[in-house]
Amino acid sequence: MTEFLMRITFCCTHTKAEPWLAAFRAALPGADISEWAPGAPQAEHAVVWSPPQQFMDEQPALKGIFNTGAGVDALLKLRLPAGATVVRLDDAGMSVQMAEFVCHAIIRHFRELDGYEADVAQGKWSFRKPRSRGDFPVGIMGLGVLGERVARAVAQFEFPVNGWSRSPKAIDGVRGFAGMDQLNDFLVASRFLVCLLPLTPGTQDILNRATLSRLQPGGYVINVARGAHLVDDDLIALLDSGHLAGATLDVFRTEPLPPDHAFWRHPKITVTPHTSARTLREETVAQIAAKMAAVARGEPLARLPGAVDLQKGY
Ligand code: NDP
Ligand code: OXD
Repeated sequence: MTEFLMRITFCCTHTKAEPWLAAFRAALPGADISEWAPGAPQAEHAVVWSPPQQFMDEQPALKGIFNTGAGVDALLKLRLPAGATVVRLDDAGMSVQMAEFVCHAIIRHFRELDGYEADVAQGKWSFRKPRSRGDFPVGIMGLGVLGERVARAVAQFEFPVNGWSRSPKAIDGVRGFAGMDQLNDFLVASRFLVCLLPLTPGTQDILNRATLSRLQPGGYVINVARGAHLVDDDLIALLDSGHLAGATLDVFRTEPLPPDHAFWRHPKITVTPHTSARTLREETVAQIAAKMAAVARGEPLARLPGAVDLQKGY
């Protein structure tokens, strides 16, 4: 068994620390890992989710900051220790969850399953005219770890799939669009729109009246990335005008979604509580521990899969 002489501090809000600490101790015998509290000793690495600014201020010696999620938007709002590398989760069991969630939302709308459910509840044996999947092209915004897996899964159901990313991609069965120059072409070619972008200054509010209006009539929006990608009132206006047929929203500007928010009661909106792809403890600990072990063997932190480019913000 390899012994690692490293000190790790754990600061994940809304998480019971003990099972995580036990899993890390088992994965990295000899490492000194404990839950952070104000005044805790300096550590080399941190395992975090939504830590307070005080945590960063009191840990100036951190080299690696390992996020227990894929999105680092909240973390990058903090002042980080100079020279620390942020490493986000690189799949760790999330992409399959995201693929099943998005496919479910697409199929539920395409096959009119809500309509059947309502009919059945009234004892009605009803049929709807079969729809052609060629009329329901799916646009995926973001073709990273999660977006690519989702795009491939949707293509398996023989929907036409468009993908939009910052840099051009070649993915079998996916028509690629890249950069702001091709955003309009991507949108007009799509009826379903799935957002799997990181939240950065360049992507905030990207789902707005102008962009959503470009979707094909009867468009359907699935936001599984971050609430601040979407301009809430613009979505509601386009649903109410009939241009958009519906939306599945998993993420919100304020979470939990406030009780008086219009999304809860809108008949064309399905709300889920930020649950499309959950952090899985076993996979997450295995991935982070393996990365810490690689660093202990001399691998540069900045070369780890999931190392965040602070300039790009993801
Ligand atoms: P990645 O970093 O692997 O992928 C990001 C993708 O977005 C890349 O294809 C990137 O393009 C593209 N992108 C970034 N900025 C732009 C831009 N300005 N214009 C066009 N494309 C852009 O991230 P993941 O796939 O791992 O995760 C995506 C997001 O999903 C996370 O940031 C998080 O917010 C969200 N998420 C939500 C969860 C939930 O439960 N709801 C769970 C997990 C994640 P390029 O490839 O060219 O760099
Ligand atoms: C994540 C999330 O970014 O769960 O991992 O939203």
